[in-house]
Amino acid sequence: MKVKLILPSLAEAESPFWRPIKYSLFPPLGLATLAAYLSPDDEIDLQDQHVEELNLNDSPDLVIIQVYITNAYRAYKIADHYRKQGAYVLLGGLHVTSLPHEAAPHADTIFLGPGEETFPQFLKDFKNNNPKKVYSSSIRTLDKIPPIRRDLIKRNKYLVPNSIVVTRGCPHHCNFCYKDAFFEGGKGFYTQVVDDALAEIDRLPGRHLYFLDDHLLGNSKFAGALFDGMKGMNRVFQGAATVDSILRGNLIEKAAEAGLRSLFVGFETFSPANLKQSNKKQNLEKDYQKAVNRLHSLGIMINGSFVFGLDEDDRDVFKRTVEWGVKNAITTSTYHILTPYPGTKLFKDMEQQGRILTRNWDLYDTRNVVYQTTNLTAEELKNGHDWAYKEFYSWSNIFKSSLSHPSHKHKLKHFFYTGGWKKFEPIWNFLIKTNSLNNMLPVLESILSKVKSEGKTEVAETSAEPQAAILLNP
Ligand code: B12
Ligand code: SF4
Repeated sequence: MKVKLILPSLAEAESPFWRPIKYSLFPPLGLATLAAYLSPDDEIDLQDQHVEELNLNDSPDLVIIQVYITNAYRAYKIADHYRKQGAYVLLGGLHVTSLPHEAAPHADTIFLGPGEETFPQFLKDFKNNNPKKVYSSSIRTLDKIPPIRRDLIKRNKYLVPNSIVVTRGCPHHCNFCYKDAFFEGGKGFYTQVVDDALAEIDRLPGRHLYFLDDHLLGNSKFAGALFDGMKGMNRVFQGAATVDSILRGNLIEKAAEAGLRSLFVGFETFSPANLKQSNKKQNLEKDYQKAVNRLHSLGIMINGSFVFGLDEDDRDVFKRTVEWGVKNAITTSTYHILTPYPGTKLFKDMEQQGRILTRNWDLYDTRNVVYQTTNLTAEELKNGHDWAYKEFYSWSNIFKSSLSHPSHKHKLKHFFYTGGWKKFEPIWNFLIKTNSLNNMLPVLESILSKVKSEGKTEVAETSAEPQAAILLNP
C-alpha cells in the first residue's frame, strides 16, 4: 500500500523569500511515531511542508494528515485534494480533537486524542474493509510502542533532528492549555517505561537531544530514574518544566548532571490574580527569582515563557516583564498574546461571555488578539507584545543581561546565544536555503556541552565562538 504522511505548515513557514528558523527546528515526530505501526511492505512518503515543497501530484492509497490550529485550513485543502483523487484520507491531531465537526467533512476517518492505540486499531479495520468514521482514544499507554520511524525523517533539513518525547501530557490543568481537551476521556499524563526511553535515546546519533515533553520533570520518580540512566551517556539536552518543579527536591540537579543545558520555563505572569484566572496553581506564591538563580547556579540557560493579555494586565505589564527578564539574565524570552484555543476552558469561558472576536484559526498563532480584552485595548496589547520582543532583543538589553553573569565566558556566551535567536535571522535563512542547517549541529553540541557552573559563582567553560550562537526556542 502507498501511504503518504503530511505535516502541513502555516503560510509564513514556506515563504520562498524568508524562512524563519523556528520552523526548521524539529522534525514531524508525531507522524514518524504513527508510521511505526505501518507494515514494512508499505511504500511510505513522509512530507513536512515546513521544510520542503509538497508534492501533490502522486496517488497514494492512504493519506495521513496532522492538523494543528494554524495549519488547519491548509490541511483541509490537502485532504479535499486527495479525497477527490480517490485516496482514503485520515485527519488527526490537536485541532481535530478540539473541533471534530469542523474536520469531519474533509476526511474519511478522523482521530481524537493520541494515536498510539487508535491508529493500529484503524489499520486492522481498514485491512478488513471495515474502518470507522471516528476513532477516539481511551486506552493510554506508551508501553511497548514500536520504535519511531526516524529513517523517514530528512535529518539534514532540521537544526534539531534529535527531538524526543518520553511522556505525554502534563499533571497540571492551566485553563489556556490544549492539554485537558486533547487528553479528555483517559489519562492526561503518562510516561514511557524508563528503559524504553533510554533505549530510544541510545538510538539517536550525536550528543544533542531536545525533549519536547510538556513537562519533563512532571513525574519525579520517572524523571529521576531517567536522569540516573542518562548520566553515563554523554548527552547534552534541552527541555521544559514548571517553576515549582525547579524549586522542589533535587531533581533539577540530577537533570543538570545528566546533561540538561537549557530549560523552557512557563513563568507566564507575575500577577496572582492572573495565575488564579488561568488555574496555574503551580506558579502561585512561588519565588520566580529563586528558580532562576537555581538554574543559573547549575549552568542551565533559561527560555522564559510569558503571556500578555490576561484580565489583570495593564499598560505597564510589557515594561515590567521585559525589565524582569533582563535583570534576571533570562537567556531568551517567548512572549505570547493570550490565545483561547477551541476546546480549552478559556475558550469556553470567553465564548460564554461573548468575548471571542474571530474564528479565523490562522490568527490563533499567539501573535494576534482574537478576543475582547478588558484593561487593555486590542491595539495596546498587540503593540505591547511586539514592543516587548523588540525591547528584550535590543542589543543594549542583550548586553546588559549578559553582563549579569559573574564569569567572563558566560557573559560572552549569553550575549551571542541570545543575539543569535533574533539578530542572525538572515544567516539562518541562508543556511536553510542552502540545505546546510544540519552542519550546525556539532557546533551546537559543543556550545551546550561546555556550559558548567558551580555554586553561586558561575563558571562557563565554553568555547562558543560568536558566529556559532544558536537559538533553540520553539
Ligand atoms: C514541536 C512543536 C512545534 C514545532 C513544529 C511542529 C513539528 N515539527 O512537529 C514548531 C516550532 C514549528 C511549532 C510552532 C508552533 N506551535 Co508548536 N509545538 C510543538 C510541540 C512542543 C511538540 C509537538 C510534538 O512533536 N509532540 C509529540 C508528538 C508525539 O505528539 P503529536 O505531534 O501531538 O502527535 C500525536 C497525536 O497528536 C496524534 N496525531 C497527530 N496527528 C495525527 C493524525 C492521525 C491521522 C492520527 C491517527 C493521529 C494523529 O498521534 C501522535 C502520536 O500520539 C507541541 C507541544 C507538545 N508537547 O505536543 C507544541 C504545540 C503543538 N504548538 C502549539 C502552537 C500554538 C504553536 C504555534 C502557533 C506557536 C507560535 N506562537 O508560533 C506555532 C505554529 C505551529 C504550526 N506550524 O502551525 C500548540 C498547539 C495548540 C493547538 N491547539 O493547536 C502546542 C500544543 C503547544 C502548547 N502547549 O500550546 N510547534
Ligand atoms: S503546565 Fe504547561 S503543559 Fe501543563 S497544563 Fe500548564 S501550560 Fe499546559
